[in-house]
Amino acid sequence: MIWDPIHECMDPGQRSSLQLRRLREQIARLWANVPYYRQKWQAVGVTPDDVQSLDDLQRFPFTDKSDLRDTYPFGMFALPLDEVVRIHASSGTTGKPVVAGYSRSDITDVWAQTIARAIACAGGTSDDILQNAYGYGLFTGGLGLHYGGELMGCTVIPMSAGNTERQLMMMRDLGATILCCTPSYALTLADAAEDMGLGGDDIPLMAGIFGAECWSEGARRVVEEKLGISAHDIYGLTEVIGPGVASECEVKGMMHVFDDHFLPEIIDPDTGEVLPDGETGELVITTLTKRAFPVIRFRTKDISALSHEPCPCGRTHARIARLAGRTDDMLIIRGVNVFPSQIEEVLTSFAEVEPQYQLVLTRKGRLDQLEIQVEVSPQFFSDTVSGLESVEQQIAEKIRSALGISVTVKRVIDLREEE
Ligand code: DLL
Repeated sequence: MIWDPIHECMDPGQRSSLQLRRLREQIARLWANVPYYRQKWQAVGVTPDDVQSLDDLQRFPFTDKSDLRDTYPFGMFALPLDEVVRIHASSGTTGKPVVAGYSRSDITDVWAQTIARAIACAGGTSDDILQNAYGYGLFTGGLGLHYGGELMGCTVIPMSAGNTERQLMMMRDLGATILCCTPSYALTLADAAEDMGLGGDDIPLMAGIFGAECWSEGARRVVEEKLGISAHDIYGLTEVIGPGVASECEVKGMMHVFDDHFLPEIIDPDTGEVLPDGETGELVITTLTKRAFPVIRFRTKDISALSHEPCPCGRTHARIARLAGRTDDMLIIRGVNVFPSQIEEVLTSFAEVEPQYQLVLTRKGRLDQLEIQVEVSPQFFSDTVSGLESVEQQIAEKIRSALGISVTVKRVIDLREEE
């Protein structure tokens, strides 16, 4: 089923006209309502009147995380707070989160709609029982999938992440047919189901909607086999809206970008030059319809490529290639974005350890494991082993409460010898 055939299967020429109209309106709204954008554009001599074609967007400067940091928390909102009905947030580069605001129409007319499209891409209908194991809270995964699932008419089980045995019990007892979670958690659930002796006859799952982190075709094969499902990729980011910017239909390998709402470009990350279809570069997105917190040419730092080739499914949206990584050093650990700078911030609050550190990211079973190797400061060399062990635990605890991930902390004599 295609959720919104009028917009998803639109003639490409008609869609371009719609995009241009929406782009002009968006730029005019931001010019009028967000002084930060207006000043940025005035500085390079562009005004809303300069948008005569979609290509004219290239005359406008990029937006990136540093703009969000400079205007934290609400400086890039285009609506007053009394029209903002929801806030979400994700990690920023400096310890301050990226704060995203949503108007009522952003949630009902844009976000829930694009999520419903994504669920339909994975074969979902109103008959489905959707177990949502993305985290609920400031993270966009939980509530994002939730509202889209309800809009479609699915029976949504708001499980949130974690508690694997209980997830499997609910899945079996309530007969979940669609699972939404990070791909690494899907693999964990698949392994646990195997350990508990639960097979396809016990769990009626048909499809999975997995995203928020990079995953491989190999992971897809394993999870599809073990859970007996069709696994679909879903992409998105807090700055743009959350999940539902793009998603994978039954023709797997690329994701449809819902480009009547989110206009994609691929650029050379070094020069900023816009690249043609098929070339790999950094994905840049402009939100055409979002009202509370729109972004113009936001640099996602995600590496992909664009295609406008027709897709056999009938949708005419542009497609992006499966994400190939990021241009920066952000790590995604079990779906949580972690910048080395955040870890550094915690480490530097402990006098017992040196500010140099090494992050060792591995996979244990299906899950990312992060080990932080630290050197003990010389003045603490003579401390007891148990005293130093408790420092390791305190660091791990502080990282858990600041970043929401569990890590192990290991003391090493000299980091250079560990390489
Ligand atoms: O991860 C939104 C989301 C929730 C997407 C649930 C899909 C499902 P952030 O926490 O802001 O938002 O992280 C955004 O995660 O820039 C990518 O680097 C990465 N990412 C998201 N989806 C995918 C994916 C959510 N399908 C950052 N494949 C993005 C690879 C992904 N990386």
